[in-house]
Amino acid sequence: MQYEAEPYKIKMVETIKKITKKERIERIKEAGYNPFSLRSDDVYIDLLTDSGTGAMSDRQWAGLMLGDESYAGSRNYYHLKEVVNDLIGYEFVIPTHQGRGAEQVLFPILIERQNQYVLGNMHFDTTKAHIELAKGRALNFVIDEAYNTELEHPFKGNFDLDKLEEFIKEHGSEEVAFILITITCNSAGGQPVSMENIKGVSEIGDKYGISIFFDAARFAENAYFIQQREKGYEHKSIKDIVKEMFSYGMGLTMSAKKDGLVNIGGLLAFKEDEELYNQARSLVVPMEGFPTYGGLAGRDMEALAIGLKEVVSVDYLTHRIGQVAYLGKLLDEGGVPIQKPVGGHAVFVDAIKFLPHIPQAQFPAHALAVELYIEAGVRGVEIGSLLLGRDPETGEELISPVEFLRLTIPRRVYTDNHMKVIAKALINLYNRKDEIKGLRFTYEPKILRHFTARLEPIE
Ligand code: P61
Repeated sequence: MQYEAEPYKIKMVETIKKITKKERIERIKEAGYNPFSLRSDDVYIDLLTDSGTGAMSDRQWAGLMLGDESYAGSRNYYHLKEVVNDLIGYEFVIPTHQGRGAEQVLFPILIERQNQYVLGNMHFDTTKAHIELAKGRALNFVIDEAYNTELEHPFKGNFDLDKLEEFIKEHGSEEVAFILITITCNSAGGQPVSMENIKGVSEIGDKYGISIFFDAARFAENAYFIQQREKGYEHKSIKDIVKEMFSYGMGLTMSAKKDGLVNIGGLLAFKEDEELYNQARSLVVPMEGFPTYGGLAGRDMEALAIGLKEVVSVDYLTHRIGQVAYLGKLLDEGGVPIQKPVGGHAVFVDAIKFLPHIPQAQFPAHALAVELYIEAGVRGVEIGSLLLGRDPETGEELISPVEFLRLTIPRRVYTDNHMKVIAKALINLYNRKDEIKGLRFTYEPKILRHFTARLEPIE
C-alpha cells in the first residue's frame, strides 16, 4: 500500500468550469430545484451517477476503430461473447443498449402471470418499474442491518434468507416468478452480497424450484469486496470469484455502463438454458435490435469486450474502491453521517441524521443535494422518498426506510483532489445545517417523478 497512486496516467483531459455561487442559485431555481434538470455545463463535479460516466482506456478507444458495423454476425459480437463465456461462464449472450433494455426483454418472459412476485435483495428503481410494467410485483428482502447506517456489517447487501424462505413457504413457489440478486446492492449503498449469501439464495431457489438471476451492474466491485472481506476468498483471483458468483444463477441482466467500463451498453446472458435464450432472442429483435447487436454499434461491443477484461484487474479495483472509501473517510472525520461501511460506487450520506429538522415528506436528501450544488457546484442525487414515489394503488406518499444523498463516483474520472473539494463542501454544509429548508412540489409527475419533478423551498 505504501507507494500506491492511480494505476493509470492521464492522456486526454476534459475541461470543467465553475460558475459563481450567484449563478448556481439562479440555475437551480430555473431547474425547479431538481439537479436532474441542470445543464451539465453548470455543474463543477458531477456525482449524479456512475452509469455511463466513466473514462474509457486507450485500448478501448483503439477498439472503437475495430468496429464491424455489419447488421448480422459482427465480429465484435463474437469477441464480446467469447469474453462473457470466459469471464462469467454463461454460454448464451445478447447485447442490449443498456441494463433496462435487457430487463424489458427478460421480465415479460419470466413473469408468466399477473401479480407474480420478483424477490430481490433491493431492486433498483428502473428495475422495479420494469417488473411492474410486466405486471409483476417487486419485493425486497435485504437484511435489516442495511437500514442502520451506523452499524458496520461487511455485506449489507445480503438477503435475509429466513424471511425469503418464509415468504416463499407462505405464498407458494408458483407465485414467485424469479429471484433477482443485485450485486452490488445499489439502493442500500453500493453494498456487497457475500458468496455465502448468494449460495444460500441459490439453495432456496433449488429447494423450491425458483430461478435465480443476477442484476450484475457492479459485479466486479462485488467480487472485490468478497476477496477483501470473506473468509476463504482472500487468496482467490477476482476472475475466479466472478465465475463462482455467477455459477449460482441461471442468467443475468447487466447495465454495462458501470463495470463494463463503457458509456453505453448492456447484456442479457444465460448460463445454459437454450430455450430461454431463444425466447429472448425473438423478443430482442423488435425491442432492441438483431441479437448480434441488440441496439449497440459494433464499436460499442468492442469497447465493452475490452472493458470487461479491464474491470477485473485487482489494481484497478483497489484504486476504484479505495477512492470511494477515501471520500467516505474524509466525510466521516468531518462528522458527516454516512452509510458504513462505505460501498463500492458511491458514498451515501444519511440525510435523516444530517437534517433531523426536515420531515421525510419534505425530502431532506433532496434538499441536501440542492444545497450541495449551491455550495460548490457538486451534483449528487437523492435516493429516498422522492425517488420512491407514491403507492401506485392508494396514491399515498410512501416514506422510504432511508433518505440518502448519493455521491456517486464515476470510474477513472476524478482525482483525490476532487474528493477533497466534495468533502470540504459537505462538511461546511454540515456546520450550517440548521439553515437548510425542506422542499415541496410545484409539479409532480405520476411515474418516476424524481427525473422531471419541480419543487420549491418551504420558507
Ligand atoms: C444509477 F437516477 N443505475 O445507479 P441502465 N440495475 C442497477 C442499476 O444501478 C441500474 C440499472 C439496473 C443507475 C442509472 C440510473 O433513477 C435512475 O443501464 C443495479 O441505466 O438501464 C442503473 O441500468 C439500469 C440513475 C437509473 C437514476 C435510474 O445511477
